[in-house]
Amino acid sequence: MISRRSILASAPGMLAAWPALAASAAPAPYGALPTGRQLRWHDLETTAFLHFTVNTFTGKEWGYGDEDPNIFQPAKFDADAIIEALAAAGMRGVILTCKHHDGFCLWPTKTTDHSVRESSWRSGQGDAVRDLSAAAARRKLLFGVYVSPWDRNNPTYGSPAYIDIYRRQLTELLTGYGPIFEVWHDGANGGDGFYGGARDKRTIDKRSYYDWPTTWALVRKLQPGAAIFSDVGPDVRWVGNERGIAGDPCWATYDPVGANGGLASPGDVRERESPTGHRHGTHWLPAECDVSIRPGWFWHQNENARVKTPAQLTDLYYKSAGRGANLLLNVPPNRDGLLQSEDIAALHAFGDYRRATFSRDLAAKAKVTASNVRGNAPAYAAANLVDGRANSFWATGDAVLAAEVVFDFAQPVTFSVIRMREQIRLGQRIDSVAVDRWNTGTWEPLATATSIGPRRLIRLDKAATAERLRLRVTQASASPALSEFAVFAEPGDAVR
Ligand code: FUL
Repeated sequence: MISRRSILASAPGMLAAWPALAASAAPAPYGALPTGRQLRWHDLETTAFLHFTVNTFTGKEWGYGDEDPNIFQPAKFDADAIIEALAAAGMRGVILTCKHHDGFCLWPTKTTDHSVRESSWRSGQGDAVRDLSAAAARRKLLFGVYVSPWDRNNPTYGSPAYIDIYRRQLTELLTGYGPIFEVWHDGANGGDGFYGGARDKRTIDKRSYYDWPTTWALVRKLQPGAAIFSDVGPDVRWVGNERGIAGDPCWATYDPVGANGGLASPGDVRERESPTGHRHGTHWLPAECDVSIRPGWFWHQNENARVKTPAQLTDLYYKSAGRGANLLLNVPPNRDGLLQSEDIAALHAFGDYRRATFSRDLAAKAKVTASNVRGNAPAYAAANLVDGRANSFWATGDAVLAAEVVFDFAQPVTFSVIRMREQIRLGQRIDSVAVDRWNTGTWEPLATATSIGPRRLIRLDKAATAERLRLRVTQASASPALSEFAVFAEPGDAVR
């Protein structure tokens, strides 16, 4: 009822249509619903990951935890330059590996000596977390933290004392560096390591050791706006692969199950179900697609020629953000403490492509008619699909689960991308849609899609021209409530 009232408040004109009120009250929300923090997270769409630590200098992907802190010497480290390149790619936020599995902290923590404070880099005064969070704020990117639960340096790892240290590290990060938009808990947990010189293997019980509910309550207390990511949420789920590809469909709803069928926890989840989520799952737990621009997560000299091309990044964008997930693209700084020129070039081209493609919605001026409009109320008119406003939407009567909308452009329009968004404040309601184009007197099938949720992009194999398009909601679990239908033309030089 609360969300019904807020929708009413955001639908001016509706209350004036008093006699029609009963028929045109907002649709009842369906199924699991996103929280405010999840809605803000959905809006980000693409964010960047920075994997940077001692590994950058040792050439490893997983540091053992026995590194000399002096090895961390990014002599030309320039946080503004790094952030600038990410902004050029259209990234709205950035998550830094403040501590990876090696336990080396990129900020001068009071919890361990394995940190920048013990490095001669900037005479022990360096703080990569401070510099990157400040640079991000200057460029209006949000800042997030990756803090590895597994710590191969800490002698206490495996005992309760370490959990206290881990929470103190989180507390330092969540209280000293401004607003945090996402807290990233990796699922890789336990194994061999340095552990203060013990050099042994430590196995932990993934389900009980970390007592995640207590840690997550701490995150909520210190940064209520931060979305918490792990294999199982509670706000954002891992997509189940590190290739950056969401399932098709990719439902925002999901009920995680442990790998062996029991309770799920970070590091213990039935990964094969993560890409698609669960239709009608009881939790709103959208997917995040983490992927590196290079083969490895950390910078390696011999991977400079293996940076993903702009065409590959664009393809990943359609297979992640285009399926309603968020893309978290890793771009690792090099030993200078800068992004490599090859990576920067790919980021710029990726950003240019998206700016060129999505800056003009070619359906914005279309005349729109629908087979059904809820209560015939203007608040739910089909024209809301093309008004560019996130909060307005087209809706049908409660019993109408299949409906169609015709977009008349008055003249031929050439495009190759279609974008749709559901009004997800009312849940994920639509199961499938089809789009047809009017071609010399008949409707011709053009494309189909399943899950829509916060965003669905359909990239056609080649550009299509049409004077009219028809959207058919072919199946829905509750009357559709769709915010957007937009069409775009890719730049002529776009490579696939
Ligand atoms: C994994 C880690 O083991 C990798 O090193 C990397 O940080 C990736 C994002 O998550 O679980």
